[in-house]
Amino acid sequence: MNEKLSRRELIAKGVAATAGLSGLAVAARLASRHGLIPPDGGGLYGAGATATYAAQRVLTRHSLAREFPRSMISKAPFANGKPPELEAFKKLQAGGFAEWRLEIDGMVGHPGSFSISDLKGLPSRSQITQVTCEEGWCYIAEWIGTPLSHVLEAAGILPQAKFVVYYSIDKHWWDSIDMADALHPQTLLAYGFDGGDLPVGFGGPLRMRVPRQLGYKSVKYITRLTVADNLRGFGKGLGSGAAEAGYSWYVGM
Ligand SMILES: Nc1nc2c(c(=O)[nH]1)N[C@H]1C(S)=C(S)[C@@H](COP(=O)(O)O)O[C@H]1N2
Ligand SMILES: [Mo]
Repeated sequence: MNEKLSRRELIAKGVAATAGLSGLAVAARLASRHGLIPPDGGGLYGAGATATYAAQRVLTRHSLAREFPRSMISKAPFANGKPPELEAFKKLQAGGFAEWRLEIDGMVGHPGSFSISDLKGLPSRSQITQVTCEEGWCYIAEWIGTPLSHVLEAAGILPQAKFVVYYSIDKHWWDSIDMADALHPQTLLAYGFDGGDLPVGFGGPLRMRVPRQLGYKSVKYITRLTVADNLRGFGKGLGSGAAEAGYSWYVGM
């Protein structure tokens, strides 16, 4: 059986059972409309990942990641990896990141770019959340930034939008999230950390912060957002550099 059909059937059967509907086709349409089917990945995401995603989207779409009191901020947070070795990055850093740009394109009415100070001019949010690495370590920090939803709104996101793809300056790190996470109030384009500017070690000057998923979705050194209605044209179609390396696209916590 075709993998995509079996994935759709799996969710459709679940929806049909829950909603008391008869007819897989109707249920499959409903599952699609309510965002219960993860991106296809050319049939590479199997039944397990599909069921996990659907269950999370039914149960926790609006839930908040845990926020901690100030007293629990880690004294010695761990910055994983090194800043980009790129000349372009070093030049921007030497200029205090005044020339840093976040480009936004794809399914938006007004493609364009934002400087860090443009972003600081949008409404901001501060939250104390945990970064959890799949390798088994974590830290708690205060993150300050503009909710991604404000940037999407400013760029005039179109109604067909289903995913936001984001890239680090070195293009090697890139990932994507669905609209439930992109519009979620805790999903930030973060430029601040523990009361100051976001240090380079932690992804400064600008990082995606997705506290409802594992650390690797929080890509550092963000320079570009692309809004899309599917992920087929991006890389190998899995929607994420991490997924291309064998990790899950969806890693909700
Ligand atoms: N550009 C970029 N983003 C990245 C990474 C990276 O190496 N480069 N590592 C990821 C991983 S695996 C984790 S767990 C977190 C770690 O965040 P930290 O460096 O603030 O500890 O960043 C994620 N974002
Ligand atoms: Mo990680």
